[in-house]
Amino acid sequence: MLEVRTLQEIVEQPETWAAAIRSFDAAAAEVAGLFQELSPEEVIFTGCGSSYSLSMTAATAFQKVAGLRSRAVPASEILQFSGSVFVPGSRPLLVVSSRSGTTTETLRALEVARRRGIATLSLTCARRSPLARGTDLCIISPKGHEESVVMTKSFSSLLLLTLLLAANHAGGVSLRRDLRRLPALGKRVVKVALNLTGDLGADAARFVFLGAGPAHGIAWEAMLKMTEMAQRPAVAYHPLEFRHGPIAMVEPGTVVVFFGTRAGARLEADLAMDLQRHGATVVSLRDEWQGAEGLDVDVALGVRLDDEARCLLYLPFAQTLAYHRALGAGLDPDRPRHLRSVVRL
Ligand code: F1P
Repeated sequence: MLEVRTLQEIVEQPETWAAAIRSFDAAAAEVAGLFQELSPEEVIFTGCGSSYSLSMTAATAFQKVAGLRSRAVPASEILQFSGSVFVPGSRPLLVVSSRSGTTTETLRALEVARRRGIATLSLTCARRSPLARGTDLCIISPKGHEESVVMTKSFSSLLLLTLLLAANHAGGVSLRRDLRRLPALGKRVVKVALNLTGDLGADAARFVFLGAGPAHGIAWEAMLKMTEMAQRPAVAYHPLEFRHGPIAMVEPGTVVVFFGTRAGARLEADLAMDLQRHGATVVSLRDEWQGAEGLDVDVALGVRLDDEARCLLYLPFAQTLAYHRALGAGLDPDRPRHLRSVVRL
């Protein structure tokens, strides 16, 4: 039946997160052992498509939380420009994310890393995949597998595994505790998101998704969801980068969604008000801090989480927005045209 799977997978996310937490806990000692044995100088997160988007948030969060140099690169860059990714003689850990564990570029990137003797950790929903079998250590999202082509609960549960990785490495209790609150908070947020996004941007000509720090990967994923599911023009930027040129595209018919950060709250609020003055419909997603005045849509989640943990709760908004816009355009969100659940070259 039309639309059923994607919607169900979006709604199921909180249970998927609880299962990911249990899976991580079971692997935590081994993960700590790998880090201890390797003592990596750097962590490189990689993947393709949505798995690359989540790598962006993962790298930003990991470096801040764990205090270890981290970055994200698409798996294809490792194939084509491995010399620009790996520094000869260095000791990185490559964290490879993939729902299927069979995407061609991802597996080839893994081969490149292994040939260079680089240690690897995989995060996947497919226990018996070549990726899971080919890395030094694998952590599974046990309920992340999807029937739809687009990634929703797989995305958020794999992202949660990366945040647990960061919290575990950092050793502090606060992020660990916050991440464990997410399954309960997620249930409420999914309902809020579904109600909010039904008609939002139904007539929009374009969507702009803005996120800084850990929210940048979320903005990138929102762009991906909107383009693949609903085939609507969408861009993603770091919020203040948007002033440096792309702001020229703003006019009535532009919907701008801010995935707000506490760290950038003041500057993001100023930008939001400017964009609304230029004719955009502005949607602000944030926590309990003081937001911009008089925005079209202002959602204060009131969950009192750090920027890193709160990112997960922004995803249902991005996903349901794309889902509703796909339905509105008469498209099947489960099966975007030209796309399969696994890209094989
Ligand atoms: C990731 C991916 C998805 C995309 C499509 C094709 O694959 O690129 O992001 O939406 O479904 O596959 P994976 O390596 O995570 O399985």
